[in-house]
Amino acid sequence: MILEELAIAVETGDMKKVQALIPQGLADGVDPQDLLDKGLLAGMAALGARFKAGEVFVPEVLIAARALNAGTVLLKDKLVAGQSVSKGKVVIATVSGDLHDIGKNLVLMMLESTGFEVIDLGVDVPVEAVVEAVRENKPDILAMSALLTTTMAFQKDIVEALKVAGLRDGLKIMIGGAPVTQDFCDNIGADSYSPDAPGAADAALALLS
Ligand code: B1M
Repeated sequence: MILEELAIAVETGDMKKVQALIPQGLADGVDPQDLLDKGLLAGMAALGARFKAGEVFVPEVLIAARALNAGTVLLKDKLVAGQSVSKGKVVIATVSGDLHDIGKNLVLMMLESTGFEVIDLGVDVPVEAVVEAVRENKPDILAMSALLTTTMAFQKDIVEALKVAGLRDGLKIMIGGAPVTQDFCDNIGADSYSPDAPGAADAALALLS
């Protein structure tokens, strides 16, 4: 029941309701993962279908995204088990031209919960800014997210730019996002593709093992 209410609150962009339902769900003993998957993300999936069908537009989706993000903030401590020793450093970004950050933020949360130190460059990050962040921070892993078929190609540009800058050797590159596939990963010479956030955390561990 509360999961359905939560999904509807996201779908209708009711941030206050989301912020009330998450603590209520946690107090009632609902699994935090269910609050995320069957509540918050289910609401966004339902809205996404209506967005695709042309029934709702960007403003509605933005308001829903804000409500969803407010919910994930309240869940973060429950989903992220504190780790004291860093498993490695990750730089993460959504690529140039792409404003979608919900998936990236979930990957970030899962990486932190697995013990990685994560530097978040945000969304719409130009190729040169990613290269510069790798040069400055010397991460073990670069993680890139792209949600649009028109922006996923920037993941390839970044792999190439890192090679030109002499920064590719010793760096592991992970990619993901709805249109991204294992084939695409192989084609652009990235090291790992994962379809979801828990998979990304497992992949990061595997890359450094
Ligand atoms: Co946009 N959008 N959007 N949108 N949006 C999609 C992606 C779309 C599929 C909707 C549709 O038409 N069906 C479509 C893309 C079509 C395509 O290219 N194939 C689309 C479009 C077209 C657009 C605009 C162009 C619309 C317009 O303006 N006319 C525009 C582009 C803006 C831009 O980026 N320049 C646009 C805008 C927006 C909003 C700003 C309104 C908003 C984003 C708000 C925000 O993120 N803060 C938005 C949203 C919310 C969506 C949908 C509805 C939901 C995306 C989402 O957050 N899903 C989406 C439709 C849909 O997916 N049903 C849609 C939940 C999230 C948890 O999933 O991000 O896939 P996802 O992340 C998953 C995995 O992919 C994976 O793990 C995550 C968790 O398990 N993953 C990784 C992600 N990154 C990873 C990295 C990894 C590993 C795994 O390793 C590093």
